[in-house]
Amino acid sequence: MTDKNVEETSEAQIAVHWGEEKYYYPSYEFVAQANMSDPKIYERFALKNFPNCYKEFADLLDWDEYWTEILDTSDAPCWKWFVGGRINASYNCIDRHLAKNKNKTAIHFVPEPLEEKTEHITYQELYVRVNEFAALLRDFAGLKKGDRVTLHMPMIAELPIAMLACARLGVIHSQVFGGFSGQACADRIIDSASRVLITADSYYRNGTLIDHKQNADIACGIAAKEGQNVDKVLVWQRYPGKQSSPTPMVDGRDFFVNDVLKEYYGARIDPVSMKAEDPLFLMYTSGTTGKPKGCQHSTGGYLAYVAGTSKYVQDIHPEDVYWCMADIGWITGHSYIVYGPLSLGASSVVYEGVPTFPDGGRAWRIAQDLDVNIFHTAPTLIRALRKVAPDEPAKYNFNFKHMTTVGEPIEPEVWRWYYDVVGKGKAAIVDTWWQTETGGFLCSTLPGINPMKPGSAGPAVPGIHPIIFDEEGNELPAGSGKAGNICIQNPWPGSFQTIWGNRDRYVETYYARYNKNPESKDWRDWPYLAGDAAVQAEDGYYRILGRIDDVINVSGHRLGTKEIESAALTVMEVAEAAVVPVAHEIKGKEPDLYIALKPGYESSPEFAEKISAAVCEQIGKIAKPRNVWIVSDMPKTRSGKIMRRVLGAISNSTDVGDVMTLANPEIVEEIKAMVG
Ligand code: 6R9
Repeated sequence: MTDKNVEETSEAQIAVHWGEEKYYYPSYEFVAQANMSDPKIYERFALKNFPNCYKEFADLLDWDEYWTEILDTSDAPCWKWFVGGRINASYNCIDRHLAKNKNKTAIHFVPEPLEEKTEHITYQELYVRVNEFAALLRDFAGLKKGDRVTLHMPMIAELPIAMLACARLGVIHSQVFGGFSGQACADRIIDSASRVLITADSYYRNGTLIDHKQNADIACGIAAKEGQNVDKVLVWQRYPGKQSSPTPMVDGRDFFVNDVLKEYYGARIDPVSMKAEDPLFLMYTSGTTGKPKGCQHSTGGYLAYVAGTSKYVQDIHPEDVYWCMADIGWITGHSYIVYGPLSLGASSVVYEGVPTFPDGGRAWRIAQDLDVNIFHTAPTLIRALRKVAPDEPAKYNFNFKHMTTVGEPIEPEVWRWYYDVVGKGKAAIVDTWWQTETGGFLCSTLPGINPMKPGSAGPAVPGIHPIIFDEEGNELPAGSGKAGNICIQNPWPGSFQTIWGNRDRYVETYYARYNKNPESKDWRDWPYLAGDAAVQAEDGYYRILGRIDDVINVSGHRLGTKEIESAALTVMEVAEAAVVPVAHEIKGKEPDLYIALKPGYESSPEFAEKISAAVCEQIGKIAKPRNVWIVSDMPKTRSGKIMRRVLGAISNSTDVGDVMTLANPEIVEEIKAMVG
């Protein structure tokens, strides 16, 4: 049946073979308490009401001056939202909650070592600490509105404190994921022209106190060679008053924050009133190819969008305890650990370490002890927990009302484990599809309105109007059974404004593909190209097949990677799967399949055969893997995404390139030796 489908697909389209999954409905209890259970929201946010519908999100915030024009398109495709408005993000995340909720926990900081106590930082305490640090940034580091500052911080409470202090001053923060190298930090210092670096001496990861300060020295050294001098390095101490890194301080350049802070005891800084379109932060995309892109996010539009989506998609109420396990060094952490939840006055958990330290029950003990009721993580972690500790969740008394998955398509098998075992069959799940560039969610169910469908991100969120084009620019409608390039027809307030210092690359990468008139000032002429392949089912739900660049073209039939991987995951013993194209002289490309088994299973030719058969049965012989390589682990980025590029290079015996930024570079040699 499936091969017939393939024959009907032209080379401009991507074949789809998935069966439809059944719906899961949210419980009555969930719907009854949901922030949004009225389907009329879709009508209010229909394209005919664009862009005025977004007033609803803007009104969740406190504005210093109300905006006069909702959307200015005069510099298309660099959109300006809420023009004329003035606002401060730090004020909206802290000050405005004080009158009623100063005693409430804003941040629960959970240190990795078991013997250290959780720190519960109230909104009042957050206010004090942010103000004092803002005073230091302004008066000691000399930072002012519009300056960029690079942060290279681990997952400690001082990271959101530093971000909010920058936001208070209108200083543009650029947080580099703490696990990145000094080199990666240097690249971002140079690109953003930062002359101040905020870092920490050390942090815990997997039971080890890591010397982080050394990265600052490497970063400043490289940056100086490229002509970007860092004149102050502000070092937070993991244990205030004690130096926990053997790397010495550089005289005149490096300062321990807690020493200098003493001078700013009691300081209060008025939040600087920012234009809505002034940049709030830069977030560099991981950039698996080419130079990393500094996505520039706005103040007013971004904050309105993350507040709105946190309220309606994450269903955050002020009384909720919300735990997003992402690192704040990724966009997920910015939008849905810091700015979204705090703007709504919720309590947000920041956990320092590894979710499986010291054992697979750690996450569930944290959830139990803090009575977390909203949980947010990524398929890579769900797969890992399903692989190493599948029976742990049942041992703890935690109760989630709501769970999120983000970052990659989730295989239906893995989704069901998340739903049954972690959610205990009760929690509503949202599968949120979006990007660093987009600031907030693009597709997801609204948990109090739509049923869930495993493996599908759901419909677009209110206000987002996707369209799927094939390579030739023809629209592939809902229910066509064909996949193509998913685009968003309209701008939205959470979108990045440009690539820092490189407008041409912004236009070229995201807008040029389907734009017919580069002079046009009409947003309708500028569909945003997300770079993902997707298919829309009859019911309007979108299923993401992976990055367009990863699509595998077998004999002129284009296959999405996720589909093949999902088929492999239906084999019970399989924990993770990744497929890559290998050159083939007749077919053009052929899929090569990499598999990691669950613990306790040994690699054998029978398993390989069984997995190959599952792919052929569910997708068709066209997708039959050249080989099934059973490996001990997949090469992964630090955010847990499988690096198909590296596997592809191994399969094709080409250069794997730089693998030092991987979470597990050692695995590359092992797989190379096997594939040989
Ligand atoms: C938020 C984030 C963006 C890319 C995106 C897509 C993939 C993210 C997904 C998903 C399927 C989901 N992606 N969420 N694919 N279903 N729910 O992850 O940002 O790190 O920039 O990655 O991740 O391919 O284009 P970012």
